Amino acid sequence: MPIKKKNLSAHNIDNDISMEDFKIGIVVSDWNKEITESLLAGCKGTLIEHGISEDDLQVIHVPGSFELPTGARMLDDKYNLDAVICLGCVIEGETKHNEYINQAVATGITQLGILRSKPFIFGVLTPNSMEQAQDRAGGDHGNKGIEAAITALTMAKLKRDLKAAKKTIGFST
Ligand code: DLZ
Repeated sequence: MPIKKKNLSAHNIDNDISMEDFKIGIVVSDWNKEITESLLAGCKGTLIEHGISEDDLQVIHVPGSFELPTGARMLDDKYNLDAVICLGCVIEGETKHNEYINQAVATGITQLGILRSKPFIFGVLTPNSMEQAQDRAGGDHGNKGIEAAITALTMAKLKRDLKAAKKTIGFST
């Protein structure tokens, strides 16, 4: 019996007026372009749906996923963004290239987020086949680009809310 695939991109985030002025960067890998263009479409559409204007979106392309962290840092250096989303697709092959690339990209993106104290989002598909990639780039499992956009907005808002919160130490009565 076929198993119904779960759509992973269902989301529930309020349209919050305070998010409208966020400046968001998107870095897109050109490897497996058919897939990454679908991720980009889902990502951009979701950001615009939540009030981000086209003028506040900065999109750049890099040759492959390995270049995503460097591209993300360069884009953030240029525009001082509220969040940077990295989109890529690394498909398992005959060699271990995918493991090295995925590990390096995950580490690079994590370091950027921690060191810069702002959201750098891992929107990289790591499928075993092109079919699995298609399922997650607008197919039966949704679109990882949508999830990446929602995560970026949620984290950017968290940072803004924390900054605005009244500072208290310990318990207040
Ligand atoms: C070299 C390579 C290979 C084999 N596969 C992929 C892939 O599936 N997805 C991807 O985004 N990039 C791939 N690359 C390219 C590397 O990410 C990188 O661009 C090159 O190694 C140059 O640094």
